[in-house]
Amino acid sequence: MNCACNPVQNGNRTLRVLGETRRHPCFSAGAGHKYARIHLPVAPRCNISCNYCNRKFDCLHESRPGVTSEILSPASAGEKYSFVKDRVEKLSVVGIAGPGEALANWDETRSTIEIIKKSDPDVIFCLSTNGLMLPDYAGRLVELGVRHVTVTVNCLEPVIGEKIYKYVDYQGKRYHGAEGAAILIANQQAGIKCLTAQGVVVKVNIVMIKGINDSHIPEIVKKVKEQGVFITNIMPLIPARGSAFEYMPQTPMKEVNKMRNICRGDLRQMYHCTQCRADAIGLLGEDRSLEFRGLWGKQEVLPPVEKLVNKEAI
Ligand code: CLF
Ligand code: SF4
Repeated sequence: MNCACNPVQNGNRTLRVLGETRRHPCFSAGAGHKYARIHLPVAPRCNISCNYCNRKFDCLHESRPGVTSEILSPASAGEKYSFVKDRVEKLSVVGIAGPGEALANWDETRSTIEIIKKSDPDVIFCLSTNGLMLPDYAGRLVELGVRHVTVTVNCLEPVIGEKIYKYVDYQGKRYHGAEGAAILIANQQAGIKCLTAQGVVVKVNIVMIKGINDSHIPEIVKKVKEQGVFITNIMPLIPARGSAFEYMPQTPMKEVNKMRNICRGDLRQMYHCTQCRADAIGLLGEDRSLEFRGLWGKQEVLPPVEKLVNKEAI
């Protein structure tokens, strides 16, 4: 699918965006110990089904399995942000990373960003997505002021994708197997190009699944480099209880780091990801989310994830 974005001249990143990247704890290794981020869990629904996902938990593209999050309305998310901002030093980034897919909850995602932008125009917005709806939303994300996006790309071939994705819901229809994977892959690639052409700094997360996509990872890294991606984050498969991959082996960090070392000749690699939760707060590796639970504003908390997501996807 082609996107209808307006590329900036030469796709140049502005000085402002580069300054933001230096203050982003995930995109810059040097910022990881200095700057904090807050994830606002406003996005419960998802539009695909990954075999490593159990939808009772957070999206594994940006978190570890077994950690459920509260779900917030945009208004509560805005209140929580203001409350936390006054109490956490150097809070530079607001991330929307689930617990489902940010772009499958567009109204909530957009409204949350708009509310926070009004109270703090200098905060950096960051969004994590499976990429299915990126060609439709890339332009709108840019208009909203989002300049840092993470897309999870686990493969470039539908024959590999059919082993990773159970189905893809797209334009009112459910696609299974290689057919669904082909749509997802095409949209991820088109969406990434659309973002980088508009000066957005893109990180690609890759879940390394032994025997399925591990030998294919260097090819993914090379491809996304061509598309202007800034950094890749190769992550281990951590089998989630109740998922189709429940009994697959967890990918050892030694092998993940070996793969990162192979790929770093092609593109900058992230070594400091802590696989945080969809409601994480603070410095990477020093999560303070429990400290702030239910402590702000009206304490309006929506029902748990499993009550809000498509039952078939659980
Ligand atoms: Fe959050 Fe992700 Fe933005 Fe960071 S996390 S949406 S890019 S602000 Fe960071 Fe956490 Fe790793 Fe993600 S350590 S799981 S890479
Ligand atoms: Fe994330 Fe959706 Fe995949 Fe689950 S199915 S890991 S929520 S993209």
